[in-house]
Amino acid sequence: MKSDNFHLKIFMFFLLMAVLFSCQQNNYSEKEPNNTISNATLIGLDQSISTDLSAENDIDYFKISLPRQGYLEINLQESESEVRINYFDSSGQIRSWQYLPDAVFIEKKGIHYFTLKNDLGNSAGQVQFLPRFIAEFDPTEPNNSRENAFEMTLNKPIQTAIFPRLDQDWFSIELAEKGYLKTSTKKVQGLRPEVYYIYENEKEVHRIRNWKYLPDVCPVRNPGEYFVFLHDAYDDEFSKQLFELEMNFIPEFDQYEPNDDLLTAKAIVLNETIKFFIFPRDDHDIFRFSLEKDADIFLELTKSSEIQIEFRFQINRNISEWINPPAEFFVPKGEIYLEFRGFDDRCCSQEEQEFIIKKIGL
Ligand SMILES: [Ca+2]
Ligand SMILES: [Ca+2]
Ligand SMILES: [Ca+2]
Ligand SMILES: [Ca+2]
Repeated sequence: MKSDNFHLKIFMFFLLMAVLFSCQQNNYSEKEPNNTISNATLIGLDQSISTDLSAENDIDYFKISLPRQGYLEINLQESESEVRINYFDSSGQIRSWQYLPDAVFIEKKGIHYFTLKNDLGNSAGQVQFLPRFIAEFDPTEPNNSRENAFEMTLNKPIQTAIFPRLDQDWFSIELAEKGYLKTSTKKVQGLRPEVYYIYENEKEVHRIRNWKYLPDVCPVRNPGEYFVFLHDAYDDEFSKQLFELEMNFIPEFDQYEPNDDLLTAKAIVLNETIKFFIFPRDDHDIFRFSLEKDADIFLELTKSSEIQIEFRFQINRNISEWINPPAEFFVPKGEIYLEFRGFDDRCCSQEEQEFIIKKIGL
């Protein structure tokens, strides 16, 4: 009798140990209530966690200790409906709701928080997920803001990545003279990186070119520090695959630049061949001349070109349609502005263009 009891106790002891052991290994579970950050459930890496998201609008808070810079990745193992995740750090929310699986950049060691909820308040039922830590592999991180932009050197390609989803990458480059900054990538897979630029000197900071796919060339009208912001075009693609990013400088070759607006339009005279370059894409070249009497004017390109050039003219704030040269048009006396561009801003060339304007009948 005593012996049976003893064996039962031994059996119960091992059963209890087995249950405890399995809990520690892979059967972590949320501890309700965990609907606020202060009662978040503490979880560990590489352990499958189950949580109940049956109640409508249920939100579960979790906290996890992470060792260093890298990425926290949460994979969904079992769920019948979609689950969304939001991350917090000591400064509060760092990310808007994203669908699982998802990963987030971790800048440094410490306790990190996240919450899970049902998509659109629907019940997700019992959900099982796995938190993993991915060590940093992008040599340019952290560069999520202009303040910690990665410093580039001309003609020296670097390796970078757009990871995780919504990653933002800032790069900086010091340019000493006027010309053009070319930004290009190689070995990009499954992403569509696009950029814009910010120019900064002691007096001003401003955005100088809107979103462009790569390769792209940005005019450098003033020497100074340039910042290049790069991300995936729709912020929906991301990859752990590193790709190459390079910046090159092309010295100015268009003697009339800058001439992109009426204030910087360059004065020309009739019957003189004017040499210009429509480069880079979106370049507009504006010239001005004046007439003492009304006249009919003829404008032609005097050199064949690999790109289609069009122009328009402006008199007393009236702007014509875009016109394909050669063309004849009437001009009243006064000041006239001529504006050239590549067809529909869709083309550019480093090849020299030429035009001439003449009065008709003289
Ligand atoms: Ca990156
Ligand atoms: Ca980044
Ligand atoms: Ca030009
Ligand atoms: Ca120009």
